[in-house]
Amino acid sequence: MRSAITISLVPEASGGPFVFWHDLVAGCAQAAELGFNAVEVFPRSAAELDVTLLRSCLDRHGLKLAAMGTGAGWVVQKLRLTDHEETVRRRAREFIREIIDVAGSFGAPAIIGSMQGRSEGTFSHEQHLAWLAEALDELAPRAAEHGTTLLIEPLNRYETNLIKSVADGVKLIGSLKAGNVKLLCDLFHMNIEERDIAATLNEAGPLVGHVHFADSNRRAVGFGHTPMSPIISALRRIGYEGYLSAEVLPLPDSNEAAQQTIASFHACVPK
Ligand code: LER
Ligand code: MN
Repeated sequence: MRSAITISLVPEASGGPFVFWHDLVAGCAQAAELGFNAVEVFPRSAAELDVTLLRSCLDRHGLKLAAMGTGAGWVVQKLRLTDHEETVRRRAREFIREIIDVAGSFGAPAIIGSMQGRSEGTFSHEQHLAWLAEALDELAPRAAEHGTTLLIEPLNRYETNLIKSVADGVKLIGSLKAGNVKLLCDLFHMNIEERDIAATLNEAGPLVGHVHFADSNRRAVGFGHTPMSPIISALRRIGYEGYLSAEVLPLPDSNEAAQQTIASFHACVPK
């Protein structure tokens, strides 16, 4: 398992669970200095991301891109894959497709979290799930062209009523034609929704494609009360070799959250 840390480039997401903010150059430099293997970037859109700068930052520091978030499509533009308007659903898919292409050029997956939207209004829950499945089946082949996966992230009940649990995610993935959609297991969301985080990871097995490494209160691991050792044992048991990526609140500040994360990572995954 490898370590990663988040960098948000979305001013409108201020207050959100990202460690470094607004500055790719400084975020990558600090990540490298602390010994992280990778960064996870949350761009405002594919078009607004300075890809040349990202490549030069990664190359200079020997960092990898772990994944790229698409949530700004919702936060900034109010796009959702399950919006009732066909034109909004199409623009949501385009927004994600562009991020798949940018992330894919670094060999990294795109994340679908809040862009899944929520089931509401006159259309049935099943219709919302069908829109979501249709979007994943359309987008996943694009990720496959880059040799990457597409990540679907179960979110807790306060953020969605569609894919809330790992079981919801496993069921959705089982209904798809695409074979390269995997789960992003965010330990913060799982702490709210799952009965037993370790047992759930064990059941998801090879479908676990990425992990958001967060404590019970969405602070850096060690600043909350989630017992991490059964979780790490479960990830080892299923042969997970991906990232433990810190998507956590920058508390008490970015630097301390980053330092605490890398210390916890080394305690969990000894060299
Ligand atoms: C995104 O990875 C996530 O976990 C959501 O809660 C959006 O903040
Ligand atoms: Mn997350």
